Amino acid sequence: MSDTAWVLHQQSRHPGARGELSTLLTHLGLAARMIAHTVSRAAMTGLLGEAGATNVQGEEQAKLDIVADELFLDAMQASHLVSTLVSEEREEPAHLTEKWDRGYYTVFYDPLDGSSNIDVNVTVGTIFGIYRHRPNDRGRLEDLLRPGREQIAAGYVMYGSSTILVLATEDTKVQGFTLNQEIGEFFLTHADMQMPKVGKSYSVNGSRSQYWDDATRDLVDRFRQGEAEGAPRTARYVGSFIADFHRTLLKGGIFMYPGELQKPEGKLRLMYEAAPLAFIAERAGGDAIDGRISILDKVASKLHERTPLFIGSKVDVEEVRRALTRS
Ligand code: FDP
Repeated sequence: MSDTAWVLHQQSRHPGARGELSTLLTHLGLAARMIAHTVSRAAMTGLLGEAGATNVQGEEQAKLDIVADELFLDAMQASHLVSTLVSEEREEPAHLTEKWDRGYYTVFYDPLDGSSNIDVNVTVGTIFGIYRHRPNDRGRLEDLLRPGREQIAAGYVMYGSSTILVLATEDTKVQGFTLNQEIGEFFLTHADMQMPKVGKSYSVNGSRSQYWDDATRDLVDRFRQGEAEGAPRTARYVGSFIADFHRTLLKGGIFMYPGELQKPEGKLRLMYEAAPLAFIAERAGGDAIDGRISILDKVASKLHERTPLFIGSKVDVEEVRRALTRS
């Protein structure tokens, strides 16, 4: 079944549905195809390397960050259903229409996550989270800063050995679609994805342990030394969030990007990295916390807020909760 057929099938389960979310998801599929095509040809079209500018986080922008951001924005604009877009690459929200009723959406996205990996041909991805407007929303900052639990759909596209679109809505399980390059169509290859209850690997940048507090260091040691509940674990860290998360979704385990003594907020962004993948993790039977609080219950105080993140199998995340709420 293609992604479009799946979306239409879901729509048919809701007789009163007017098809807006279906249209939006179809345009997301279009953005995914366009970005996948651009990423796969980047070495030949001169799109590798830095663009010579920094984004709102003060990070170097890759040329592909900028192109992917524009392709995503174009696809959302073409849907005529997105009032506000918030991108990792743009300091301010982009307001696309002045329509605010229930049939319009706000979309948060990271156009190309893990972009420091592009030049070495390692997997990168696009992450998105979708919110439906509430009656009085007008795209003001306070309207945009909502808990991730209010997302009505979220997901990611992974540009790896194949391109995979992983998606869930508020009333579906997690579905994975693989892109058939020859005919340019996504097909459902991973139906109703479920994360194993406990994992065999843990994923963290251990070189940063010198910056962690004692509780975090002890926690990671428990995973490393096989003392955590469940099977002994091996280490796996790509350093590209989507790649590390996708493995965790399929095989179970835990991905951690903890806060640090000088940077308690951690590195990853709440609204367009942590929250969409927390939505996917929970709908697949996993969990995601910042050490204490569920990621989906957190309310940001600014658009580009960061959060510590522990995401993965239920048993593994519970181990983190026990260790870090004690401290
Ligand atoms: P990148 O810096 O390449 O953009 O969100 C940023 C991110 O990648 C994640 O994709 C990745 O998990 C993390 O940073 C890697 O950070 P470290 O290099 O500090 O491990």
